[in-house]
Amino acid sequence: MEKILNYINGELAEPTNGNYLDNYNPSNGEAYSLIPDSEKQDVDNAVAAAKEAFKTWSKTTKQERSNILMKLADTIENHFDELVAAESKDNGKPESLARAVDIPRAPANIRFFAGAILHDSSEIHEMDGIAINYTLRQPLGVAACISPWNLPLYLLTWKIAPALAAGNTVVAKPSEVTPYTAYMLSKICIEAGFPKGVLNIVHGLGSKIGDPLTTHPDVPIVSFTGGTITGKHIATVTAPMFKKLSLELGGKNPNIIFADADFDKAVSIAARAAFTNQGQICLCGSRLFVQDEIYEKFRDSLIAKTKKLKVGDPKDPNSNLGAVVSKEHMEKILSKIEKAKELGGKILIGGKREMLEEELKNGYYIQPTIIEGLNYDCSTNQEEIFGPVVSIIPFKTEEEVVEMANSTKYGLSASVFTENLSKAHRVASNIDSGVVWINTWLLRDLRIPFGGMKHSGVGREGGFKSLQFFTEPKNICVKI
Ligand code: TXE
Repeated sequence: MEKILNYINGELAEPTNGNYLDNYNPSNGEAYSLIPDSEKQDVDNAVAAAKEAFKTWSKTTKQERSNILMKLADTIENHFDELVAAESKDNGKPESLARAVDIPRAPANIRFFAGAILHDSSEIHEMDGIAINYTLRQPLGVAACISPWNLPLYLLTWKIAPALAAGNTVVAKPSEVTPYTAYMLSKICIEAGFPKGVLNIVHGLGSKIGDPLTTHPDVPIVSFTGGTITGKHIATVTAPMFKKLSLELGGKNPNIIFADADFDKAVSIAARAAFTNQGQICLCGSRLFVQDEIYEKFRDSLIAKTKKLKVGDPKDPNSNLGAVVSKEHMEKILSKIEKAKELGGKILIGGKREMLEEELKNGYYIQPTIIEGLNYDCSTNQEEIFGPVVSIIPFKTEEEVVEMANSTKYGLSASVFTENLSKAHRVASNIDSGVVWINTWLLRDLRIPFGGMKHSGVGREGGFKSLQFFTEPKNICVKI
């Protein structure tokens, strides 16, 4: 089986202990490659390389860094089709989704920050002819960028691009569940002549190499996207070391449909928000609140729309849903569906593992599932499921739905559907979440401050917010 390798100091490297773990293809349940089971020593090697490279990388001009990153983006694009196939194979998502979303976003993220760094500016504060304060924004050093499995290359590049553009060097740790496109990125870096040690990628278990990376004394800054429990752990271990920390965690996002919404549009977007990427996006709309007057009609239309969704071979362009990411994750989702039934939830459609045939018979497929009849405050409607499962809940008034929407510990995103402009603005302002969409979902502008409130995270990334996160402000006061 093919061995995935670490990328340290510009070279592909075996893990120092020589140990590997199986890497699975979720579409058929088969192990198809080996991932380094790295240890602290590998992290130490990567951090040492990044620390050394910081001495020169941090002294390059913004234009030089921009040029190098642009070249990397171009080289990624030269491998577009291979990356699409690899992301789908490693993650289980339909190739059509990887082609439309995941892979285009990787070079787009890199180009975006390669451009942004040229347009950034900082502050000055004048003191009435007495003095001028100006603020330098300087890179911090070695940044740890830890990314999850749901949008592997997309979220990895979303972190490394601003970190590198700002002049930091990086040790990245992709998810052990989906390491393959990060490995391809390391080969692409070599092909693009990316400077040694500036980007390092260490593969392995979060439980084994997570702490050595986040608590490394030479790593002053950590950017993490993943589960809330892991985020809490990282916050706990890094806080006593006063590290700069950005956490993008889970969500239990409300999708609120008022009776005066554009009905057809709302049904289509609700289905997309619930089931895209098999429901494995932190922004998925997994709680669907529908106003009384249109509840039954909306529910029936959503069921009809869901019936048409095809769960199938990720390679088939007609598949709307592919496999979920792993056997463990499939079992977790199915157990959450069972729990919903125990709580009195009625499964309107789906609810089961989808068994495909022949070589896909052992793949991890789950039917898109709609649940009805559960209180807004039960565990199904409070805890993240992160699968193709949506719970539909009726509501009467604006006040009631805002209260229900805000009832979870999360606060990442929300969508509001109404044709009443004042109501849209009012509800958006009253929802506890970092991002609110009105009459749409997942319309992303890379410049916006992106992140969550409450247990959905700490800090914001995106646009200049990312560049601010990855730099330290230093005020210099000049007496006139
Ligand atoms: O994520 P983990 P898991 C949610 C979703 C999912 C749950 C758990 O609900 O079911 O989280 O998923 C690395 N120190 N999201 O367990 O473990 C790990 O190796 C440092 C939401 O797969 O949080 C991987 O690279 N790093 C989410 C990354 O953390 C550690 C996307 C994320 O994995 C570590 C994914 C440690 N101690 C899951 N332990 C979103 N917000 O989009 C693990 N990691």
